[in-house]
Amino acid sequence: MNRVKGIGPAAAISSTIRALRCFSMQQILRGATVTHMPQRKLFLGVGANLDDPAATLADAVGALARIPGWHVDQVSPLYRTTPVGLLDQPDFLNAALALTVELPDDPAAAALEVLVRCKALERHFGRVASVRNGPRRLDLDIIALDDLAVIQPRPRGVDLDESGDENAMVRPLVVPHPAAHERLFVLAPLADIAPGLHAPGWRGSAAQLRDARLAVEGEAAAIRIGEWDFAAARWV
Ligand code: PH2
Ligand code: MG
Ligand code: MG
Repeated sequence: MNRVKGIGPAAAISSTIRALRCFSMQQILRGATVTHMPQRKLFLGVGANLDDPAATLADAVGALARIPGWHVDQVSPLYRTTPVGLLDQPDFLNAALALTVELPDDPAAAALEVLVRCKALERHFGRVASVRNGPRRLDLDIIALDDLAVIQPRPRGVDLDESGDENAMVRPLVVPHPAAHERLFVLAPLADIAPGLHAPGWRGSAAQLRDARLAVEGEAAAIRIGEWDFAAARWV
């Protein structure tokens, strides 16, 4: 019944495969030339604690702004923060960024594209394999992406810092970041640029969560040390 009139089953199948191939090729071409991609609001947490963290973070802001279709809207103040997770390492510098980015419609594809871009930049800035929560030249974490909630397997080979972590492969990409709401080093800078942000699953706004963590971790855990100067493209 699915026979194409006038040809046998084998020819019908191969012509169907050809048609499907053709269809996906058209889709690829459309994807490559399309001008409409949804703009999404992206919040990134940035951190570093090796070499010259302030310079690395400022350069990373510039590199993010140069990705086609990506725009950096806000850059938080810079904080010096006490290490969380692995305590015996240098203090971190942390900040938060708000961006508008062109991404695929599909939430999982959008989140994975951000992840892949961020991991490529971490490598570009000289991040090498380390331990989970360990010292690093650059860490770019997706705090939230619009109002999306995504849990996706990580593409192989994207993460560097998990070489010693046998759970890495089964640790999926989770957006919003599953630990953001309980880390002052994320919440303090985030609340400066987006106090009312209420990502999916959070029990309050960024400012409310920041205040709650401040009461637990104390003022000394995140000290503001600079303001972003857009003209100079660094914290001063
Ligand atoms: N990142 C971690 C683990 N611990 N501590 C601070 N203060 N800042 C960070 O960015 C940080 C951390 C894992 O990414
Ligand atoms: Mg991190
Ligand atoms: Mg990270």
